[in-house]
Amino acid sequence: MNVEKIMNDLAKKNPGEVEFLQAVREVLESIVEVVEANPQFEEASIVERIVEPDRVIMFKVPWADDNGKLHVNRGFRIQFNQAIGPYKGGLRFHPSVNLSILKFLGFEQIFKNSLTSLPMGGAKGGSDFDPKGKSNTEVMRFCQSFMLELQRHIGPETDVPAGDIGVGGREIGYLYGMYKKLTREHSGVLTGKGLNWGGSLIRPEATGFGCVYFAQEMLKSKGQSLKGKVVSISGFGNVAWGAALKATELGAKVVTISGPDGYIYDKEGISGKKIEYMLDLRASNQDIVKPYSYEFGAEFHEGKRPWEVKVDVALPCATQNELSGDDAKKLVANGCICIAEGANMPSTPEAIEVFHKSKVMFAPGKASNAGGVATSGLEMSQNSMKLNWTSEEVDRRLLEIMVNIHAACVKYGTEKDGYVNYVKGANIAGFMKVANAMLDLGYVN
Ligand code: NDP
Ligand code: 2IT
Repeated sequence: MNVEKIMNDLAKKNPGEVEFLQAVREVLESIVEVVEANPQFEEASIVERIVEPDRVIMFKVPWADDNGKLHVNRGFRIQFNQAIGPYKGGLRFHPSVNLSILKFLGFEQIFKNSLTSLPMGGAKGGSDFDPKGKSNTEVMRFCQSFMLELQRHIGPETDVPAGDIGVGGREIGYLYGMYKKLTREHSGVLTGKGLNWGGSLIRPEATGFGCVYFAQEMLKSKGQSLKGKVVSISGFGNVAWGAALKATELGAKVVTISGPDGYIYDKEGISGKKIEYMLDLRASNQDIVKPYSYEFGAEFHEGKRPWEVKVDVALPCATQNELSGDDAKKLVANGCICIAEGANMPSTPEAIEVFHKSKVMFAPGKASNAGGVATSGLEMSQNSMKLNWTSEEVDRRLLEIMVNIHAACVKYGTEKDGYVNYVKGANIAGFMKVANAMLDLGYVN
């Protein structure tokens, strides 16, 4: 398998799609040996087929603000691969959203969803709509207009969207309300729903909880635990909140959170009502963490990222490419032994290289943040059965799924010297299932 040739062809076909090409390269470099050991994959051009989305849907989203002024945003849904189940993946509302970012996220989702062991294909969508500073009614009108078009392309057995950056419980409510109005159906077409209208317990916490469960498994493999460990977290959104909650519950001390304005260093630990305060910060739609320093008297480091703080464990939970090679060097120099990604692709390729060379434990998002989509899968199961599991039941299944993903990474990623390359392990384990399904199903996509 000639990775450079495939990457050159892809770069020509998708000019300027930097994030998408970054995500594809990482996967291809990991799977070379299994593709070469399985000539049937090359004969069926599985790799060339898996890097091409089944379908890219791009549409106009017109909406009126509270003053009656009309705005036009761009909406997307990338239906990447449905070999193992209906398309599944979140919706992101953020001004930085473009085709490259959603294609990278949709591509990652194929392998992540495969790792969960649940029947879900890969997809992603969203809009360049900026929720910052928008009123509730503006967000509602935008969501309704977005769904007016999206509803043609989704369905409980076709494509099941969920939340991501800028899309939480409120937005899922407005989207689902419009879907129901248009289709006259109460189906599980979205996940992350509210508890009163088909949602699952633990889904809001699931990505952060899953990430901490994964970190716990990594530490356990070295005879250690989270108890007494100092942890840095980036972001202050849904994933960061869940991760802070679970890490604290398991006896760790979380000392940082961050926003686009800088990071908070709270040496006393971010616990109890301070974690709940993160929800107020997000709900304010202001997108800054600085107010935490007034509220609780902690240090605020303007314009900086939290990776300069001395910690044992780091959980990047904000966004892509937020941890550079230099940041990785600082973490390693300060004695950090375990990095588990809560966000999607937060570490740059240079950072990953530093982690691997230093032989510290590093888990890529597609493995360590899979708890969110896995619990979405559990929400779909409950919707199909028309019953609700208890939070203990959902949490137990989530933990089991994360333990199994960790085991799959160890199985496929252990190198000769015993070091576990979780990137390689996750990519191979995720790829094998999808590739074999594509072989079984014929050359349909
Ligand atoms: P939220 O919207 O709740 O929070 C996102 C956080 O990242 C905010 O702090 C946000 O601040 C910050 N952020 C977003 N974009 C940028 C940017 N371009 N530069 C700097 N900071 C940024 O989203 P989530 O917590 O849901 O998502 C966080 C990460 O986790 C994302 O990578 C997402 O893809 C991933 N993820 C989410 C899952 C879920 O279930 N929600 C599941 C698996 C992964 P601001 O908005 O001000 O920029
Ligand atoms: O990146 C992700 O896995 C998510 N945003 C969650 C997707 C989902 O369908 O729950």
